[in-house]
Amino acid sequence: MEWIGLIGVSVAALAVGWVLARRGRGSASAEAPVIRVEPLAPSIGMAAPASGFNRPLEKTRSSLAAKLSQFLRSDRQLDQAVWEGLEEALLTSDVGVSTTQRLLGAVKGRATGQDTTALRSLLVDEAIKLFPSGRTFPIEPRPLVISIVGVNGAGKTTTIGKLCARFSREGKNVLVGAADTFRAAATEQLKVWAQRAGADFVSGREGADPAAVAFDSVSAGKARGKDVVIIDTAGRLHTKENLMEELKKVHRVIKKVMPEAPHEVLLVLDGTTGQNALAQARQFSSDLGVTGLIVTKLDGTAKGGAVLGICSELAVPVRFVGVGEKSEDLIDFNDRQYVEALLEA
Ligand SMILES: Nc1nc2c(ncn2[C@@H]2O[C@H](COP(=O)(O)OP(=O)(O)OP(=O)(O)O)[C@@H](O)[C@H]2O)c(=O)[nH]1
Ligand SMILES: [Mg+2]
Repeated sequence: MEWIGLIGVSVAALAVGWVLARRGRGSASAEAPVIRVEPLAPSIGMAAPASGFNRPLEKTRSSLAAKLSQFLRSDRQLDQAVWEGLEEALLTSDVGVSTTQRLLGAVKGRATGQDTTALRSLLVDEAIKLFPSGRTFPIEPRPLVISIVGVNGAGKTTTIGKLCARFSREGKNVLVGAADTFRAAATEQLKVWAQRAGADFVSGREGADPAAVAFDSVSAGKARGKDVVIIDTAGRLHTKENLMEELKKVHRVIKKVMPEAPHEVLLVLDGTTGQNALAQARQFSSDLGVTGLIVTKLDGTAKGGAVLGICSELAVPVRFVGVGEKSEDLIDFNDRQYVEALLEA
């Protein structure tokens, strides 16, 4: 995984360099969102814990907060150096060039006087506005079919295990479909999670057509009166066209059982990959109509700012956040809690 980290660092460094090079030449125009997500049905009731995002964002917070505090102090006058400092701080937390400029542009428009401490609340206020509305998770119909997609090792199977546990705790009947037929070990890994949560499990033999397993899973979910059917898929590079076609086929075949399914296509992104996750999200979104994001491994990264960049650029809501490897390490995303944890001292 080291190369991913290296690429991430390089992307952040390039972003910082790019902005520094542009200084004095005016700001970049904001890019148009790739997709829009319509408001969904009422929340399924998975409240974020009171502790919010302080713990999962600890690494991002400790690096960003130190940088922000250098500039947002009562003895600091608001000048060009402050704006440049804020810009660099946001970029090195992987917020991304375009979102950083959009955010600071909005804050500049509202900043009055010379008080830099007032900028913090403006930053929080404007950052929250960058998140798309209509974030709540659907509870209908029955079964609610969720397709989980993403690149290799992003945390798809682990997240499905966490979701199963979560739904089961709420008294929901869950069925899991192992449409990652690429490796027998993948099916076994999912089976263990499903058993732990008391969920039904549908699988095919190794090398079977993933679409056939998905078809069987949704059919079984319907026949058995399940509340939720979750389909695990094999990890794939977003740049591999044939693999993306395979996922499209999985979704087409699911529609033969339930025409409006999958109701949620959740893209799992490894939070430690920072801005690289944005490129993945763009491709998966345009190919598969992603309805929501799950950002994993936020517990181990200083690049937590990428969530803000991805949401504002794609206008796709984050549904859940993975903050560890255990079944309880999944929390609902809450934009205000996230932004406050990210930007407040
Ligand atoms: N720290 C941490 N580790 C996580 C989190 N989510 C997943 N992992 C770990 O990431 C690794 C990969 O997780 P998987 O769930 O197997 O990933 P996947 O996307 O299903 O991988 P493929 O099926 O190979 O594409 C495992 O070691 C997980 O324990 C998280 O939120 N935090
Ligand atoms: Mg997997």
